[in-house]
Amino acid sequence: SEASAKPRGALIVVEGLDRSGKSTQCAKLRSFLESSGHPTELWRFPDRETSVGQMISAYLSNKSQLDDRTIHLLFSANRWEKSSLMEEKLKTGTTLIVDRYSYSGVAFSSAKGLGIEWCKAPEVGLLAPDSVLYLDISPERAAERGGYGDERYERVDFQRKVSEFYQTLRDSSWKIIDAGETMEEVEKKIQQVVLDKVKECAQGKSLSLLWS
Ligand code: 2DT
Ligand code: MG
Repeated sequence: SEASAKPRGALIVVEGLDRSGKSTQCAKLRSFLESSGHPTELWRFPDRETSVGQMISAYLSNKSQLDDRTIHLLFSANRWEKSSLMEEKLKTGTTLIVDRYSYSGVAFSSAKGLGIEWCKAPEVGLLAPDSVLYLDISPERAAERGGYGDERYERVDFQRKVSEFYQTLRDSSWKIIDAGETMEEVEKKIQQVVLDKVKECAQGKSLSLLWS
């Protein structure tokens, strides 16, 4: 069909601790790809707009209390509710830059003490990213950057645990970017990696699923 003959978009995930520069870099990457002629959308998880997302948002801002497993499954459901749209966008040629994904889901919940395999289970079968850009910064350095907000998880000791779990999740789709460099240096590195990946996807790299 005409739709399947169209080059597909790439699924690019950006991960890292709070204050690692994810949101800034995602926005810059989006304009770069658009101006290079690649249709691109910027997504983020949690997507706080959906009804599940509103429950997550209330939890993060301490307006509600939820058991650790319950909130874990809500974060996961929030990805599942966007998964068909995600697949459709990619297959019709849109590249998606996604600010946090399943790796945040597993790293943050594991840092609270839930088993890593238990945390991964509800993520199995979601689309796997073509590339994960990990913005690498120490929790101490991140905290120096103007400090954290007052949402849950925004504390140095907790962020240190999260960063340890991120390390155990690394695989060959990950590219570690030194987020301690200047904004421009980080931006340049990301552009290089992503352009290559967008080309690979347009040339037929197939989509795969987490966590297989
Ligand atoms: P932001 O600060 O990026 O809005 O994230 N989190 C996120 C989880 O615990 N599980 C998940 O699946 C995701 C996507 C990370 C809000 C916080 O939510 C955490 C920080
Ligand atoms: Mg935050």
